[in-house]
Amino acid sequence: MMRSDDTPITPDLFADQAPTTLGQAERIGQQSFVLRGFALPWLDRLLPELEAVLQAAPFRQMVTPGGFTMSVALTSCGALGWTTDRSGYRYTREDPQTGRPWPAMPTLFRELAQAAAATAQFEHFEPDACLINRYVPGARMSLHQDKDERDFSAPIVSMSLGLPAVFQFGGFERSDKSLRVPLFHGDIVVWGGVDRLRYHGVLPLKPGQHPRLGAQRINLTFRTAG
Ligand code: MD3
Ligand code: FE
Repeated sequence: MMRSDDTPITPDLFADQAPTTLGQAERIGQQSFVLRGFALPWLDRLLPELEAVLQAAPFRQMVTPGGFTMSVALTSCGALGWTTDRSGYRYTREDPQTGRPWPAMPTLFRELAQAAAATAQFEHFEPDACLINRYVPGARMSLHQDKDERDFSAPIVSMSLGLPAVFQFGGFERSDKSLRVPLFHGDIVVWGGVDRLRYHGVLPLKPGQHPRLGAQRINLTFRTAG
């Protein structure tokens, strides 16, 4: 929703927040921002690095502690990578599929994540984990909180690639009303501070073909996990 002067209208859910933009950033919560197209100028250099990471640690569908296979396929790079299986959710130094350390986080990934964090006023972001999610049509992520990281004072930076998706940005209880935010190829979302433990999710991916990525959406999330 926009006013005629192009100022985004703050939904009631976030009625207590102050300005709705910060430079180029759209504010979706007190300390959460969408940076439209922020990654686009980096992608020619970034996509080959992503290919190499995926060669070393291919996507796999993991099982939740409750015994459900996730529709989203996952992998990681960086010192720590995230895993779920019947015994729980955790960060590990090794890829459980190979027993080898996760592939290193490419310097360019780290630099992009830091540039995005700084744009959203989170200085000195030092990510040690990059989770990589792949959505094919129909894949979704139900409402959850990201709370497996040791220290919630660091923000999380997320980058969307390929097909568009609708992101759900909720409150602090699963039943709270959530805001729907469309995310497109090259968009970055940064959230932290008071918004760090908000519930969030992704609606089922609609079928389509992206000129660069094909019939999928890839999301990278940069975190300080350890
Ligand atoms: C959380 N990924 O990997 S990231 C996840 O698009 C995950 O693949 C989703 O949730 C994905 O854990 C969403 C983007 C995001 C954006 C804003 C948030 C997550 C957020 C605000 C508050 C909490
Ligand atoms: Fe999450």
